Amino acid sequence: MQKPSLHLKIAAPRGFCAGVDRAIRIVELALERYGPPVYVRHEIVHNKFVVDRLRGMGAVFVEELDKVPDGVPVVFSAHGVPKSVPAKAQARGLDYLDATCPLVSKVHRQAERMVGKGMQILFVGHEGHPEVIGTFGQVAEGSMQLVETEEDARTVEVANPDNLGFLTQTTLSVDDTAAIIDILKSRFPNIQGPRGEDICYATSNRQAAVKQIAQSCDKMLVIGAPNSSNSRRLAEVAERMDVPSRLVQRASDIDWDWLGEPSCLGVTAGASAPEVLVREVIDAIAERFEVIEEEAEHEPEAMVFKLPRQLVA
Ligand code: 0CM
Ligand code: SF4
Repeated sequence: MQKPSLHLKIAAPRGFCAGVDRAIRIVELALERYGPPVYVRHEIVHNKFVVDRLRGMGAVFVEELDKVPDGVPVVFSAHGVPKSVPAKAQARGLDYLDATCPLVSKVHRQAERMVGKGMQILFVGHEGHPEVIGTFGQVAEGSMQLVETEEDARTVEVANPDNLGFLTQTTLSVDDTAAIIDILKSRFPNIQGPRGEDICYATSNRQAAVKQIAQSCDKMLVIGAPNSSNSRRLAEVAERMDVPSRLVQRASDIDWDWLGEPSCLGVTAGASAPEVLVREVIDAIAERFEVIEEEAEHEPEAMVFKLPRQLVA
């Protein structure tokens, strides 16, 4: 029987960003340097495939530092940690390596600076996300308030509108965040903050890449984990353009009934999803369809972050 034909548009850029590359490399190098086990606090990046591979090499993943035995090295995940975490590690004499993405650390420093000037901070982000917990943990309790939605931005109360700042999570929706910041700026004209927001280059580039292909696609598959904020935002971007979209971790997650027989399917991957899973998904699609593959053109992303000094010395 002849397979139905399918135009497959593959977004670019997609997949691993510089912060994810660096975080994974830190665990690999720590395993080489110290030998297993190397403990990792929280999933190093939000991807089961990445975590399982490192676990196979001797990494042990835990959610809290008190699960790390004395005398073994521990790595903090790419999403960042509250200040209390390295402080506790130091107090216990643990060897720790910080894999926090430098773009998240930059927001941490901005938060400290603002609070140092006595400012109150409105932080745009998603409650409960580890990056948000980590950033709140940089400053004294009560100096930062969470703004999740436009409604929050319209109703948040501040002590002094003339000594107010805003910061954002790095992996938010570019469009939603712009709308929230517009509201904050119109309510509090003297609010201070980054030039645009703190959304990172990888998040905004991947969202733009989805927009570019979604206009000509009937459906979209996003490879990424359900707890990956940046990956979920990619599916949302396509949905907002009326392109039904699903987040899948790998090929076995594809709901073929839902997919049906689109004439054009878009595929992309979140910043924590390895390219090997993109290939796996494309291969699974090619078993059922006569695929015409087309990869979007894009400028290569040149961002590279330095490794911690302990690992390169
Ligand atoms: O923050 P998010 O949930 O998108 O994390 P991730 O591990 O999926 O992606 C990389 C990062 C960061 C910070
Ligand atoms: Fe860093 Fe952005 Fe990648 Fe997160 S998604 S690790 S903030 S570059």
